[in-house]
Amino acid sequence: MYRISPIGRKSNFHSREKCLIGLVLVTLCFLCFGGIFLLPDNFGSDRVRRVYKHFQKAGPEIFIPAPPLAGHAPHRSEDPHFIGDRQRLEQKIRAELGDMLDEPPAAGGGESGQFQALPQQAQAPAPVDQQEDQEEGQHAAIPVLAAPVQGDRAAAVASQAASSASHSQSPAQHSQQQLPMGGGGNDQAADTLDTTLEERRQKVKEMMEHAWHNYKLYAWGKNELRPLSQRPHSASIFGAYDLGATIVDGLDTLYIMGLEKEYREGRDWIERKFSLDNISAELSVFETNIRFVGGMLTLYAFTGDALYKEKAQHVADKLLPAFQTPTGIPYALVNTKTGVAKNYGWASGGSSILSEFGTLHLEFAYLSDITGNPLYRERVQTIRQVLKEIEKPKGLYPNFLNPKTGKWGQLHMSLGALGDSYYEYLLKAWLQSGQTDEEAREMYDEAMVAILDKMVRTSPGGLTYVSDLKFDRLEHKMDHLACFSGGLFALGAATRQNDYTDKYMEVGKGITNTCHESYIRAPTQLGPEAFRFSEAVEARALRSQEKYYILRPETFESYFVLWRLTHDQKYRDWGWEAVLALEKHCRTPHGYCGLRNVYQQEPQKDDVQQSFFLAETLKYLYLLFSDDSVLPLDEWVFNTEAHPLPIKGANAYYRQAPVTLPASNAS
Ligand code: DMJ
Repeated sequence: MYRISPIGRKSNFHSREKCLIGLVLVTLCFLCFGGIFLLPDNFGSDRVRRVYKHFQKAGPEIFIPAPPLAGHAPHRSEDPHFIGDRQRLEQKIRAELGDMLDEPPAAGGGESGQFQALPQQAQAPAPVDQQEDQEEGQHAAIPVLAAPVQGDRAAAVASQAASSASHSQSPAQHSQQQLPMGGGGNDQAADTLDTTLEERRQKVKEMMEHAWHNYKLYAWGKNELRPLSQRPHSASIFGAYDLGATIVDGLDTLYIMGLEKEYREGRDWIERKFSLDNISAELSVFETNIRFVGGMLTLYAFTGDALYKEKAQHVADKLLPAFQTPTGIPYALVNTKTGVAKNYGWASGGSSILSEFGTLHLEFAYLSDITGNPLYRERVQTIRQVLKEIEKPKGLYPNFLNPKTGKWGQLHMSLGALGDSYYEYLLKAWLQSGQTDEEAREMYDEAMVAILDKMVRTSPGGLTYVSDLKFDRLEHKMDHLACFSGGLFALGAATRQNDYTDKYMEVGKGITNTCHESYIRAPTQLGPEAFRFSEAVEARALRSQEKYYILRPETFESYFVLWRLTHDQKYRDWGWEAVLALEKHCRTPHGYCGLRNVYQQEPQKDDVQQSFFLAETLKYLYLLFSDDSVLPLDEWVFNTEAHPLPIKGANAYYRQAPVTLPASNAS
């Protein structure tokens, strides 16, 4: 029999059943309360916190399943498990970034860290004679990138900045009136290979979005992305800590491309998360300087956002203990907590490495100028003095120097690995100073003339290359890393008329051509890590450990510099070939990978998206298809990680601060 309940429904319980249900509920309540009072006090102990920390430390990858066996499971993106994992990760990122991800783009406001226009020169039409040259397909005459006129031009630049300030505008806001944000120019002219410049630029921008979004999805806050296994990756150079290397390294590229939402995500992460305090990481002084200090400095120059200046100084300060050596030549590694510094065990009898301790000058000098603290410049000036005064065998710089004795290690010389960017920073320190640091230019010319004489050679097939030199023996091999030197020689030629100008330009073009050959002689159209020259082969890797390509930028860097200096269309065409090859072989559904062997038709991928792919490779390709007015070479100088720094006296974004501390008291 059914009774009617007060709300009109039939109740099918008798009173005895109701009593039973009540009893069960009371028992449950008792058990719950009893647990709180009677069980051991886990919440007060460390155990729960430790487990929680463990999960927290594991981060997003704890939700990501193990990598597939073959690394390329078919239709993986459709697997509902992966979709669920991705959604969880998205939620985690959302929780971290809050509503910011959904906010519409905001305009202006440099000091608050908001997005501004990319600093650019006013667009002027190309000189008539230059247009004619281009129309006829001829190479433009080598332009000399003149020194800033320290009197008038500096005054004009200063007054431009001052008038911007007096109208409550940052320099960047001022230039926003000249060009749209992140614009690469409006050149719609048909380029060769059936695409317009605008389409090419947009393609590179889309590549950047793909690289960034996948990093964000699978490795946010970690150093790099493993695109195949959709997990984070961290190289030892980052000291086994989550430093957001891809964020800091890639952020100025996002800015240049006008990817505002992504830029703001990165800026917000830096503000909230980036710190080297309270961690015990053993960092590479060189890598940390070029990627983190360099990246922050560029962002400061672009935006005037004090956050970046503080972070750049914060990172540089952590590196300073490495300079405490009898000579002032820093060690390679430093512990961020203890300040204990050391060199790599493999480096010639405890030596420091030329390309590492010789690639600090641009960042440290600029940091002194924007903070008013001369200490940083003092540190790199000490390195300069040691290198200036030391005897150089045959006028060349060996790759190893002992920081205790001040003596050279093994007499190996290279414009590739272990040497490369030291030479780059000699020329660029002079450029950065507004061509006033004559000591740097002299050291550059002396070194490059010795390299021309002792290390640059031409193959039987007519290819120019720069060999390594080991004691007295030439090793007819060139590293991919040395491909940057095409641009370096050309930049040296374009900035000073002297006895070597023509030779520099000829060698710069020759090396760039050789690096291009190393690419097109591989079926993938991507170049190997190192290539050799002999009677039998030219510009080809011979050993298996030389055949990989890890998304390196150096060849494209030279295409970019040579394009800017000659306006020879072939450099843009070569860059576009590279874009197509990257898309064909390196792109995966979840980011970009390097290749294990560029000579295979379908090479295996290496599962690492290097942070320099975002910082350098994509930036140089984007700029290759942009107007000259985007980061003009007479106003900006690129650090070795492609972070552009302003040129003193020529660039309103230099943002020099008054000196606040006497050098000797600085700390
Ligand atoms: C970058 O980190 C820098 O360009 C460095 O100078 C050497 N090479 C890598 C990329 O190949």
